[in-house]
Amino acid sequence: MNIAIVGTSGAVGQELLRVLEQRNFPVKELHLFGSSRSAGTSYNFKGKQIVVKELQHNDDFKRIDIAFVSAGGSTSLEFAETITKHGAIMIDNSSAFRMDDEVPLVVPEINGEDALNRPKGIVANPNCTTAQLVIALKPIEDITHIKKVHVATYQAASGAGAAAMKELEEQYRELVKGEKPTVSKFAYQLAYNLIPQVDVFTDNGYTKEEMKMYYETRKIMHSNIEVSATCVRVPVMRAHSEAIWIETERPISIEEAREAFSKADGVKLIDNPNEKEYPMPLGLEGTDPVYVGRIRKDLTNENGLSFWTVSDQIRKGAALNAVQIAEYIIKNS
Ligand code: 2RA
Repeated sequence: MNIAIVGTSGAVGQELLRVLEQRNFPVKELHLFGSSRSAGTSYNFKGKQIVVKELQHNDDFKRIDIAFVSAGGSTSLEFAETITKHGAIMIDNSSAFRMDDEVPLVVPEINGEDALNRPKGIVANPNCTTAQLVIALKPIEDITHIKKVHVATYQAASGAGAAAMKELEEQYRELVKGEKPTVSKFAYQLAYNLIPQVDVFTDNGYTKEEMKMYYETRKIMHSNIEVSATCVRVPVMRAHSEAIWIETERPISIEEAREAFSKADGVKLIDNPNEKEYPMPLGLEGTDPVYVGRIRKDLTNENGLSFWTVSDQIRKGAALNAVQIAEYIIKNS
């Protein structure tokens, strides 16, 4: 396959290079694209240095089979036609097309088949918090319909990009030295803090990030499920955590839930409270699963269940899911 990555220099672009190599994706030619600023830089792929070309409206995508795009929504909107006009499949990590009726929004473990019907030649990758949520919801939904979800997210700095991760580290260094911390990537200092805002606020008091979890979850699961989210930025480098409360059609026992999670695609159970075993971001970065623990009955609802998840925001939250979409398409076309 002739593959393209658009947005190579970003955190997700860099992870795409790693995931493609680690999973031995069938790459015949790899073409890297980026902004005028990143054009000319080179990155290693399978022992070869590949130079980034500036993304332009030309026929560079004529021989491309699959293009992974992670360069922001405005770039996706501007270049979708240029990328797809010769037949390349565009797997887009931005939010630009996620709610477009003619663009499937896909997490392969849940609705991979949707990726096979792509009228615009585009498949959308969900928001990282949504991908993590639906991977955990799916095994329970297979037992009994989930009617409502409440979720609080604890989102790593990586969600705002590589520069935000650097700024978080820099803030701690500056604070230790007694200096005023650099604050540019978030509204406030993140070190020693929590910021209960990810993305801008909408008219209903929820942020766009929280509304993405509502709408994207319904589209991926083909469900009338209702999701109320509170998305919080926390001083963690690159794994998101989510505290989840669900209400199901019928009561579900802890044992049933544990059994379902233990067998679920993309899930790894870490749930042994007596041994203080539960998922934590530290040490899980760079791994693929959505880790699930702290499973317990919701004390407030006999049809309720509560649990905790952790997952690497750049892998399953973005690069890994995108590559898995491509693998699904290749395998099933
Ligand atoms: C964030 N989910 O964490 C958003 C975008 N990656 O900032």
